[in-house]
Amino acid sequence: MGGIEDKIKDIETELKKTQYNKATEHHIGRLKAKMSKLQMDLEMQHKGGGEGFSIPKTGDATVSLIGYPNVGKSSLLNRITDAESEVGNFSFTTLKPIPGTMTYKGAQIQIVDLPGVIENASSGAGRGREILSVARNSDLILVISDTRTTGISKIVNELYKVGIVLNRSRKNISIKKKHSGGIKIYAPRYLNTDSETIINILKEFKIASADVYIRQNITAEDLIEHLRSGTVYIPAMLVINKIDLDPGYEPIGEPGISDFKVIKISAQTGYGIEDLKEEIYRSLDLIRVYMREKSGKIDLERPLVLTSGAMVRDVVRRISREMLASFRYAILSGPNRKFRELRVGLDYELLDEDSVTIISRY
Ligand SMILES: Nc1nc2c(ncn2[C@@H]2O[C@H](COP(=O)(O)OP(=O)(O)OP(=O)(O)O)[C@@H](O)[C@H]2O)c(=O)[nH]1
Ligand SMILES: [Mg+2]
Repeated sequence: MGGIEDKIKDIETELKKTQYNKATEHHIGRLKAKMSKLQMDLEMQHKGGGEGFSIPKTGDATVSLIGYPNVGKSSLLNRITDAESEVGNFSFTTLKPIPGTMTYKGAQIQIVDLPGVIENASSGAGRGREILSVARNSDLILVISDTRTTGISKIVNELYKVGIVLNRSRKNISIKKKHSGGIKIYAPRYLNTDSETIINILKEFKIASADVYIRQNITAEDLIEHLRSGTVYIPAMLVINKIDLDPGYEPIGEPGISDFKVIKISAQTGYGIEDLKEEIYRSLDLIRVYMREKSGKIDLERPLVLTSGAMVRDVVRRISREMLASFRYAILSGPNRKFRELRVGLDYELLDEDSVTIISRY
């Protein structure tokens, strides 16, 4: 087991020693690809080891709380959900994931409190890999810190190492493997990663022949992420807790998190909590859809909560399978519609606060 971890450490050391310049560019690209491959292998070894750690998804969306020990993750869970997670003034109070439900604007949002993570969590320290892996299933990650803690970007890096990429989206790359013919790259002119780097990275992933389509500017990292299976892209925010202890606190700009939205709160006094709830709701990009009976009666109490971009089809499917089979058309109306009423089919996109009447064949 130590074998892979040692190899990763060696590459990390070498990367730290190597200055980035034109001459070392390919070497660095290769090292990073190698490391990524090893991390994937490590991930495979650890599969199934998360006994008692996985949390079934419930509600309309899932949000994970990730951070160093003792910053107030459990206090926050207790503040915004119906759950009760143990709080203590020492590290490692929480020993396993604790889920709770936050009800906001009609949406049921699952919040998962996680044990604190430490540096090197991704290589297993303090059951770190398992903890980090729980966050894979989230729709949003809240990186929690407090006014006394530094080194927040290290947590982002630990997540990266288990294949969780924050606040970036998947790049438009496709690779069609072939049996022979070498590597052919189809890429825009402005691409600033040269073909030798691309070929070297592919080689590390044992791809010798393929057509590679790159449809936007990418870095070597983007390609590596694409090749290492199981990379997930999740939006994230930085939450600074215990602001009551230091009301003027500003997080120092650390590379890797400088573009994160920062929300300052106090789980103890309640400061900033309503803003946080609103930001969580907004980042999840949810829409609420109300069902309206043919009589015109609208159920405003219990909206259906869907992800932005959802179609009429998704609503009908939620109601029942039979309804999908007997669907004729839907009537839409709502505050975000230009027309009073709209007659649409299954593949019509819904907007927040639409009311929907479904007309069936029988
Ligand atoms: N002053 C102040 N103290 C807080 C606040 N939130 C939490 N605390 C205290 O910080 C300590 C740690 O709180 P927890 O909620 O257990 O922290 P945690 O991040 O869940 O800790 P682990 O489970 O060990 O990772 C407790 O003593 C809390 O009372 C806050 O907003 N202000
Ligand atoms: Mg805790």
